[in-house]
Order: sequence, then C-alpha cells, then structure tokens
Amino acid sequence: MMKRKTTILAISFLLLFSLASMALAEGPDPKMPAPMHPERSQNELESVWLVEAPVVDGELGEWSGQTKLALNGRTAPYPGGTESLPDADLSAWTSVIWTSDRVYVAISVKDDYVVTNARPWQHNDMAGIVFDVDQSGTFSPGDIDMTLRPDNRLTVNGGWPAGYEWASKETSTGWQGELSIPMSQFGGVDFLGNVKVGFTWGVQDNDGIGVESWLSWAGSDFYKGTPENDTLTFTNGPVRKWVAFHNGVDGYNGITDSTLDGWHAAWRYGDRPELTIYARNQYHLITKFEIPDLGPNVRVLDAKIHVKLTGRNHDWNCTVKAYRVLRPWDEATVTWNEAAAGQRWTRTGADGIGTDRESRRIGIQLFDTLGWKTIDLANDVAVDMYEHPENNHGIILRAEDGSSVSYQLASSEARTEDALWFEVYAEFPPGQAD
Ligand SMILES: [Ca+2]
Ligand SMILES: [Ca+2]
Ligand SMILES: [Ca+2]
Ligand SMILES: [Ca+2]
Repeated sequence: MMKRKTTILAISFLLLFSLASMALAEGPDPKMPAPMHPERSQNELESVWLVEAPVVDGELGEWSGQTKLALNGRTAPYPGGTESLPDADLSAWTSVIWTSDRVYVAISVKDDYVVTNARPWQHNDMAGIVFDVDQSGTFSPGDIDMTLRPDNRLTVNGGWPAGYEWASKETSTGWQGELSIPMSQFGGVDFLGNVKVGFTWGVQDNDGIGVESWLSWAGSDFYKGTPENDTLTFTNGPVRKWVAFHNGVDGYNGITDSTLDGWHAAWRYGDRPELTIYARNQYHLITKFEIPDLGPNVRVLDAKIHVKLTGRNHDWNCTVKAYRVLRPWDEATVTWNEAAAGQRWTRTGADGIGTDRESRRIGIQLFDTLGWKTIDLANDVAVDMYEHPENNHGIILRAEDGSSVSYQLASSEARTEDALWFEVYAEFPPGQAD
C-alpha cells in the first residue's frame, strides 16, 4: 500500500516538473499531444472579398460583420490541457478578408497583463499568423510567416515587413491590431476562383515572468507552418473579363478617330472610313474611346485597342507607338494644325509635349503584315481613363521610324467587322458580371 502511494507521488512530481519546464521553455514543446476540442468547430476559415478595404489603424470597427476564428483554452488544439486557461488571461480572435490589392488580417487578444519589453523580444506578448501559400505543410519560400506585437511591431518571415501596413495597440482588456499584405507577396496568386492556402495562427502570453501560455490554431507551434496547417479559402472574389466596344454595337458610339496629315495640314479626316499612318512621322492617327460606366465598384485594369491594317505602300515594317493626348479635340474638325476649329495645337501634329500629348510611350506594336493588330495600353492609363473620364482625350499613334512606309487602317466609320475597336479588362464585384 505505502509503496504504491509513493509511486503515484513520484509520477505527480514528474508531471509537475515537466509542466514547469514547459512554462520556462523558449517555445512550445513540439511533442505535445494534439487533441481536437469539441468547441473547435472550424478548421477551414473563409476569407471573403470586399470592395472596400478596412483602414489599418488598429481600430477594429470595420470587422464587426466578419467571420471570426476564436482561439481560447477550449478551442485551441495546441497545446493540450489548456481548457482551464481563463479567457481574460489569454484568448483571441482573428479574421481575414481580402480586396483585389491586399489581404487584411485583424487580431484581437484578451490578456490581463500586456508585456512588450521582454528580453529576448521573442518572449513578448505576440500573435503569429502563417499563410502556407503552397500548402506544403511547412514553411517554404513564398509563404508568409508574421508576428504582430501589442507595441505596433510586425515581423514578416523574421525580417522587415516591406510593403505591409500594420497598426496595433493595447486595450483595456488586452491588445489588438490589424495588418495588410500586398497581393504581390502571395507569389502571383490572385485568389480569384476560391483559392485555398494553408493557415494557422496563435497567441503567446507573457504576464511578467516569461512565456506562460500560448495557444495555437493548428500545429504544435504558434508561429510556424506545420504539417497540421488548417486551410483558409479566399472566397466571393470578383470576376475579371475583357469587355469589347464597337461603334454601332449595343448602342455604343464612343469611339472617335481621325488622321493628322502633315502634307495637308488643314485637311479634315474625321468622317473617313480609312486612317493613315506614315513612318516619316508625317501622318498620325488620333483616336479617343470613351469608357462607359460599367456599374458600381467596377474597376478597369487594362485596355487594348484593335486596328485592322487594310493597305500599305511598301511591304515594309514600321513600329507604331501610342501616346496619351492631353487636350480635347474634335473629330469633325481636327487637323494637323488644329485640335478643333480655331484651336491650334501647341505644336503642329499634336506634338506639344505636356500640352498636346505626353512624351511617355504607353503602347507599341509592329506593323508588319496586313490584318488585325492589337496595341496593349499601359494599365495605369486604362485605370485613369476610366476613373477620370474628364482626362481621357484618347491617344495618338505615331510611326517614328523615318522610313517611307505608310499603312492604311479601317477607322471607326468603316464596316463594323473592320472598324477600329477597343476593349477593357474590368473587374466586377461578384454577381455583377452578367
Ligand atoms: Ca481599422
Ligand atoms: Ca495573460
Ligand atoms: Ca501578457
Ligand atoms: Ca473618325
């Protein structure tokens, strides 16, 4: 009888000792058991796409309607045996949402004593958030492994978080923060089409005598990707597609165009079915395409203009460059000399840099055969033309090679199947892309 009691006592001491050494250890013990707690109802978090980004200021009002993942002694699978940890001592929630440009994370922590000056810094109160982008189950290049602290410090993959935004602060019951990650950090994944990534997060608690507790959502470490990563799916994403505009189709008539003819500086070509471009820099093509309102919260991301080459004087190539036009012009009266009747270009041929046109090339295409050619315009120009239609005065196409090849193109007045047209690459909020 006596002997048995001693054995039990010894085992209890052993248990106590191992618990004590755990509390003093620098990090969690990877050999801890991994029980699934009944309150832990989710191991798949959804992150919905939103039109409007939260403001990263440490205030979490914008997050009230978002799905939250609660982490406390009862829901955390790691470490085991934390059911009795009071919520006020350590508990937290997180939420993840995304916009087309960034991923946003909110963290709210209950903690009865916030520590921010521990040595080494890894022993401070902090939260860890891991995106295992390739779902490899471990941290690998391209993954995102962050720690956020109550004193407004963020590390990303152990280093400086270039391009990130973050803000955190202490509250009456603990601390909270939010951060945003540039989409480019996710290795080119755009998250359209319900992309799933590995995900875990956790919180660590120092109440003044070293790291006392920690809670991890998945895996035996609170700030590292592990084979037990849960998943996070980016849902409700927008639809991106090309939208075409042809004069005379579906009520659209927003394309205007003409030739600026340096040989006949007063000639008007606005109503002609044919345009001319000449590599001696003496005939330019000017065109404007109005981009109609595509609906609430639609974004234009890119634009292309399509021209059909219908004839040329030599079987030679020429390089055609596109520039933004900076002032209004009138299709009916535009000429080499004038933007509109009585309004001279600053320099003939719409060549006043900074007044008639920009010097920056926003598109280029080799004309080498007859038939359709596409000129892809710079994305930021497409964005600006849509968001600031008052600044959209179109583009001028110039052939500056200096050779004597000229090309004829079908204008917007030509038959629909030949006529110059354009399209924009637009992003529509879910359900709006009919
Ligand atoms: Ca905020
Ligand atoms: Ca605490
Ligand atoms: Ca603490
Ligand atoms: Ca025209």
